[in-house]
Amino acid sequence: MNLYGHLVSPYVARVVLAAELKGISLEPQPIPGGDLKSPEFLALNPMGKMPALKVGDDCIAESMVIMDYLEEAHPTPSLLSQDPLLRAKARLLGRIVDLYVMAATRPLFAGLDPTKRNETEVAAGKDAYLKALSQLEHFMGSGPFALGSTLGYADCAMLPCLQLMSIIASRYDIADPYADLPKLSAWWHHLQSTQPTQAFIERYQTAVFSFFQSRR
Ligand SMILES: N[C@@H](CCC(=O)N[C@@H](CS)C(=O)NCC(=O)O)C(=O)O
Repeated sequence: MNLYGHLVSPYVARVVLAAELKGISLEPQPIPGGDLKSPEFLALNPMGKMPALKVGDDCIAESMVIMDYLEEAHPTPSLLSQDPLLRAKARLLGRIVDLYVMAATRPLFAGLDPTKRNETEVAAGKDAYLKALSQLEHFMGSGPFALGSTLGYADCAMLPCLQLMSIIASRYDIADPYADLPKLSAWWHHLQSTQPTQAFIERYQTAVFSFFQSRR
C-alpha cells in the first residue's frame, strides 16, 4: 500500500494515525507527478486531493473511506467498537468534523493572508467553527477518549483536524476554543498527556508550523 499526500493535511494525518494504531507503517509518499493536478496523479485519483491510497493497481480516495478500508482489510486491532451504535457515532463525529468544523471555516484559512481577509466572512467562519464544536461535543462520550475508554476511529478522525483548526483559531484571538466545552476540553488535555497521541500531536504540530514557515 502507498499513501500519497503530505502529513500537513489533516486528512492525510488522520489516516497515518489510524494506520499507526493498527501497527501498519503508512508514511505519506510524494504525489506522483509532483502535483495534485498532474496527469499522473489525476489518472490515479481524479479527485485531485490528498490523501489517496494505492492498493495494488487500484487507488481509493477520501480519508474516512480509507480509514474504513484499513479497518476492514486489517481488522485487528479494531479501531471501532463491536456496538453498532458506537460505530455509527464514531463515523458521525468524523462526519461532523468534515462537513461542519472544516467546511464551515474556509474563510478562516483564506483570511490568514491579511490581503485576502474578508472580516464579515471571518466573523461568520468563527461562529460556524464554535457552533460545530458544540455539536461535536453533544455526540461525544464521557471520556477520556472521544467515545469512551479506548483510543479509536473517532479520535483519529477528529484529532488532526481539530488541532489544525485550533492553531488557526489562535490567529484570530480564540485562545481556547474548548473553554465552554468540557468534554472536548478534557479530551484534548488527555490526548496531549498520553501516548501515542502526545507524540503524534508534536509531530503534527511540527508539520503544520514548518508549512506555515515555508509560506512566509
Ligand atoms: N474530503 C476529503 C478532503 C481532502 C482534502 O480536501 N485535501 C486537501 C488537502 S488538506 C487537498 O488535497 N486539497 C487540494 C484541492 O482541493 O485542490 C478527504 O477526507 O480526503
